[in-house]
Amino acid sequence: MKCRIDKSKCKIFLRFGKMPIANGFLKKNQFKKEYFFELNVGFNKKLSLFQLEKNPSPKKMFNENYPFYTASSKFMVSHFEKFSLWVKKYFSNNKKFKILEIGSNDGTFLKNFKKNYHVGIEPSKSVHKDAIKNNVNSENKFFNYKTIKKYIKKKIKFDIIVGSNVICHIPDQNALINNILKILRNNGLFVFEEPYLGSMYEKVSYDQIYDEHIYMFSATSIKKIYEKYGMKLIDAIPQKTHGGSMRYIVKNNINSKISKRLKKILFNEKLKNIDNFKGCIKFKKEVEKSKKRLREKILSIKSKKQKICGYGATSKSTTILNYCNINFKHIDCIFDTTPFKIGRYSPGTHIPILNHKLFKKKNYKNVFLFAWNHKQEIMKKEKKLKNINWFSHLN
Ligand code: DWN
Repeated sequence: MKCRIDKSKCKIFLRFGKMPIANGFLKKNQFKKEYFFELNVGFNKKLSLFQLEKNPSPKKMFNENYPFYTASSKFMVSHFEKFSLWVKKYFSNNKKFKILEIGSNDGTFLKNFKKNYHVGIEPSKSVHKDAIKNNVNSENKFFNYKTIKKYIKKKIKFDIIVGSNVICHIPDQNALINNILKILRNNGLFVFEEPYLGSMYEKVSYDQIYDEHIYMFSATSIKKIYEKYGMKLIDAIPQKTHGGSMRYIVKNNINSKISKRLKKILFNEKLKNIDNFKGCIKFKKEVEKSKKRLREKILSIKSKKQKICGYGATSKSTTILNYCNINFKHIDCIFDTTPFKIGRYSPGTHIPILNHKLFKKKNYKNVFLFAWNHKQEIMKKEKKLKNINWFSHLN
């Protein structure tokens, strides 16, 4: 297998088997035609890059049926408001800065920049429609050369380009960076937040690996990739979102200074083998142990003739359920707040998705918390319910 970025060798070390589209929640009459692909993970030593071998075509994943809305979590809405303040502080000497967001979803982040020249590029029509309702200048397109041509023609350069939980979704990173360089001013910033490889290793949260997450970045990999393009990773700021993410700050000037915090993070990645193949092998072993533990837990509950439901029909749950062979025979239903998912079935494992409003009434005593990354928010919501065995693959 080849590295997706520089075509050097990339070694497969983890195979999850056949996987459906992680966000492909389906109706009963779609079961027979369900699409599957082999989910294999590899590592490239040269760029310290953690990547999928193959991915379904982006159009199969990001379209009018894409069901993930950033605003489905209050915590995330507040996170993006704070992130917007961080950007405004950085540009306090240039209040008229121009901002573009790649994968702007329902406009949760960009709606904080209505006074600025702002552009959101969002390929999924479902969420783009909500961005328009939010009065955000959203274009329903993929971020590619065709889309940015009009900005190049008008000689518009952005002061900052942002992406949250989207850069790792883009298969061709070389094309992405080349396009960014065409519309980012010199000394401008490319800032993006993604689930962090180090956090995934620490928690063994292997459910972060699915079709949309083609890469799992670390500071070391980002540093190496962007230096090839004359850009400099100047800072990295750990985030609590999505179970542990990293905000990368890349400056369009190779001679920029790097922060003390970044130096520490890079050192830590060496120390913990996040930058090399040893880390991959350790992770693989932990993943296999986790699968065994989870199956034992589920089968033990079922052997007592008890019922189990799920909470939060996340994309992540698709990896856990399919990899661990857990399906509608083990889990009766998954409760969720997303209108599109309700009434449909989980990808590959065909567990019914029910309206979260029914959760209290149904009185389940064993609840698999698939949305473990929103634990605090969910526990606050459900605090009145007592004697529930909340569990996940992480504990
Ligand atoms: O990068 C990505 C991130 C940002 O979001 C995408 N690749 C897809 C998606 O991943 P996910 O589906 O794993 O994200 P979440 O945020 O963990 O999904 C939460 C799910 O749980 C949603 O379906 C909404 C639901 N939910 C709920 O039912 N009750 C969420 C909360 C907070 C709740 O209280």
